Order: sequence, then C-alpha cells, then structure tokens
Amino acid sequence: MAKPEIIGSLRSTYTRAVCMVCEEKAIEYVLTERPLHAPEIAAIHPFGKMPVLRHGDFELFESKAIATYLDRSFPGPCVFPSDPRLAALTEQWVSLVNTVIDRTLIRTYLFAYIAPKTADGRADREAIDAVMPALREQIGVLDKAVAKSGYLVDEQFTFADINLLPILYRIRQFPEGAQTLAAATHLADYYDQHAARQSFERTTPPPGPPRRSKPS
Ligand SMILES: N[C@@H](CCC(=O)N[C@@H](CS)C(=O)NCC(=O)O)C(=O)O
Repeated sequence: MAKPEIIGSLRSTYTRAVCMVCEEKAIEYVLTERPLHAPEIAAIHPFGKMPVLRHGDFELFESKAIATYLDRSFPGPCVFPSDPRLAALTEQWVSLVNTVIDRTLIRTYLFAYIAPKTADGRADREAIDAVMPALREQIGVLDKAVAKSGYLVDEQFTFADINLLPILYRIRQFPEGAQTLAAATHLADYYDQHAARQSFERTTPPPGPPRRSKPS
C-alpha cells in the first residue's frame, strides 16, 4: 500500500497536528505542502480546508478523523487511549480546543496579526485588545488542566496534547500570547516539556502565515 499522503501546510496548526501523529507513530508519510484552498485540497474537503489525507484509494478530511484513522491503521504508540474514560477525556479536550480555544487564540488573536482586516494591513490593535480577556481566561483553564500531571489526559501524551501544542506555538510568536503563556507557569512548563519531542521539532513550520492559493 502507498504511504499516507497528507495534503496541507505545516503552517496550519491542524495540518501540523496530523503530521505529529505520523511522527509519534513513526509512520512513513508524505507531506504535500500546499497553500490554503489548493485544488488538491478542495477536491477532497467540501469547504477546502486543510489538512486532507489520501491513502491508496481512500480520501479523508477533518484533522481529528485523519488522526483517528492513522492511529487505528498503523502500529506504534496509540494517541487515542482505548480506556473509555481516557478516550472520552481526549475527545473532550479536542472538542473544547477546536470549538472554543482555536477560535480565540488562532482565528481571533493570531489572525489580528497575520491576516488583519485593517485598511493599512497593520496588526488590528482593537481586535487584539478586545480578545485579551478571553485569551487570558482560556489560557488559565489550560494551565489548571495540566497542573497535576503535565498532560491534558491522565499521564499520557495523547491527541489532546498534539492538537493543542501547535496552537501554543503560534501564540508564543506574538507579544501578548508569549507573555500570557509565560505567566501561566504550569502551561509554560507543559509547553517546554512537549516542545522538545521529536514529533514537534520535526514538524516546525517555516516562518510566515499560511499562503493562499492564487485564484485560477
Ligand atoms: N475542522 C477542520 C479545520 C481545518 C482548518 O480550519 N484549516 C484551516 C487552516 S489551519 C484552513 O484550511 N482554513 C481555510 C479556510 O478556512 O478558508 C479540521 O479539523 O481539519
């Protein structure tokens, strides 16, 4: 069978998370770097979002579905626990991060820097100032969650952590994000500990925001 092919960009937190799963499980995979809304992505994801996966004649979209497929299809350490409670806790953190925390930290805070809607293209100060209370609150929630064990779930490195780490990487690139994370001491230790993993280092994105596909 052909190697799984991930189509997306390491600059995308969701793509990076899926690549980290491959690295954690030592899966031989191909990353096809493509800009946002590239035709190969739009051919698989109905809304053109990255990442998408091709494995032989099998195509899949949505990062969590891709991560689950890879985890179940390949040997290596499981990133989704089989114990029902630990599995549910993993789902819980992935769901909260993808529906609430990603919206605040990435779609609002980060985008105010890398894709501002200002007339002159400068960082959107108003949007940054407006999102800071929510950013601080959500970082506080995560800080508390990892305080006891240094993981989101039990004492295991799971997809819950893999899904979060690329987001923390991104917010550390800008001043308020870096300061808020540094002040959340448990979360800062958590980040430092897991950022040293090979799966994280080997998926470090090139500098700059995700690129957009040129309209054809
Ligand atoms: N729920 C999707 C979200 C994927 C997503 O939002 N990807 C971003 C890049 S990080 C994207 O492709 N954005 C293009 C757009 O929303 O138009 C998943 O988990 O895969």
